[in-house]
Amino acid sequence: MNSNKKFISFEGIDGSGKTTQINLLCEKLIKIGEKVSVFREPGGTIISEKIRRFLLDKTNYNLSSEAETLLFLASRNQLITEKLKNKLDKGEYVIFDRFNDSTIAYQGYGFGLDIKHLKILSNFATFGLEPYKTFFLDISVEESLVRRSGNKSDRIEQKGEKYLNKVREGFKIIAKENPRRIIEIDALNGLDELSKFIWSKFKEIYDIKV
Ligand code: T5A
Repeated sequence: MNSNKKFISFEGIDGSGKTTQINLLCEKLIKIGEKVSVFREPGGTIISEKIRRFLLDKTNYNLSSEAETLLFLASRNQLITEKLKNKLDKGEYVIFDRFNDSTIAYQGYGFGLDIKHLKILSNFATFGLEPYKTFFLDISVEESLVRRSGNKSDRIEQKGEKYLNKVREGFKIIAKENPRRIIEIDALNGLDELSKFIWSKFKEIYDIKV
């Protein structure tokens, strides 16, 4: 792979506004003539979307934490192999809606699986690849519940408030440990304000003058 410089991820607990902000960022990039691809995790390829359906299916209630982790990593590996390498080689921007930080936060801090082992496994699954920059959208668990109140919960989302609080704390620890890569944002602000902030950071990172 040539470089990960145009590889960006968005992270945060459920309902933190990742998808919304990724779409707004893409609109701005396309407007200035840039090529950008977005992939959600788990998902993004035919095989990875099959794994996604399995992972989010509430009837798989007795899936073990370890099996769950390996399936998230399998989905990620397939996505990198099929799509990411190719897009980066072409010099396009690639935005991931979640990456390894989610596994460390949800399966590590959330479930209590060993973080050191998870990092080794994630490294194996992703060929050691990391996003160049990560936007971590931080909201409270209460706000997450309000924003998702009209939706049906999937298998992960139904794990409850206590679990999600551990996940949020996990993301905060990861952000502290990776200050050069991760930009932590208070995502309780309005859509437009957040979008403007993310765009200004993005322009700074990539020296975009518009
Ligand atoms: N998971 C994933 C793991 O456990 N381990 C892993 O390794 C990985 C990769 C994926 C689940 O899998 C887990 C995490 C997840 O639980 P998903 O459906 O893809 O499932 O879940 P999310 O990625 O969390 O997607 P969501 O749609 O729930 O959250 P988003 O994308 O962060 O939020 P978004 O943009 O869809 O917004 C949610 C709602 O809030 C509103 C939007 O309009 C929308 O209604 N909103 C705002 N409201 C007020 N102010 C703002 N600033 C707002 N921004 C958005």
